[in-house]
Amino acid sequence: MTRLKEDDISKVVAGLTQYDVELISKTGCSLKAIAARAAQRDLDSSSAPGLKIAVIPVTSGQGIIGGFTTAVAGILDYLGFDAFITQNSDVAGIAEAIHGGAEVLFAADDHKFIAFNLKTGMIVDNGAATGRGYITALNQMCCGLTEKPVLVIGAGPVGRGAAGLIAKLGGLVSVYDIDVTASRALVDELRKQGQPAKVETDLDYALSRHQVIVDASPAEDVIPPRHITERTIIAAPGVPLGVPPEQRRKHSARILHDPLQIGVATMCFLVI
Ligand code: 2YH
Repeated sequence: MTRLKEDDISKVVAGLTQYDVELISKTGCSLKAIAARAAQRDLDSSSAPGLKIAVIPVTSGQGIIGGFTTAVAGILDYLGFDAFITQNSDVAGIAEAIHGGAEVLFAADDHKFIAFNLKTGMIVDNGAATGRGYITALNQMCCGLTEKPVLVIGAGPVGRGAAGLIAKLGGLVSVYDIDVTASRALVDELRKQGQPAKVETDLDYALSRHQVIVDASPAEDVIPPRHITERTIIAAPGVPLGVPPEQRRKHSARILHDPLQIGVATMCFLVI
């Protein structure tokens, strides 16, 4: 699992307005609209102005990532929520959040990033939410995924969340993971739910057969230039982005990638 770096997130808050302009041009939807759709919420009733959300710094493991809580709180504020970062970290931060009237908590360590609704007891995981949010956006970019072959690279929490929603939306899921047992487990899970799905063992071959790709892997340059054409559409929740820099520039209108925005927004709409 990739640990975000300060550099990945330092420009998130200042860039939110421009981010939304680009997201709308790619998907026809704002960040808020994508998150609300992914959570199957009504956009207006879910905006919950005044809902207090605490973002708690967590020092365990490799510790605080500079700018992480600021970026998370900034995204939540941008969506219209009343987000605050606790002065205290860890358990003291939880106590401070509750005393401060928070109804929802956001916190991440090196392995897990969750949103927790104190009223309902609901917990939403960043991986699953990110997968759902990206596929909601990809569905918009592709004008629907029904009967479309979609290659999911990476069968971790994000890839699993993505594959489940692609299948529900009628897409034909193929899964590649460097660990074939992970791809098999995901494909078996989908088949048990009556969804067609396929394991891919040769990434180069799989890429040559797909125009719609979900890069949910933490590997750099996982999609070589020869597989990115004028018709390729890539949703890339994985950090770092698996597309070489020149192709990123050339095909930016058909590549969706961010370090936190869609994941955090979708977590929030799922948890409230
Ligand atoms: O970046 C991460 C992990 N890779 C978990 C992501 C799950 N999709 N965690 C962020 C750690 C933040 C840190 N503890 C802080 O600043 O509070």
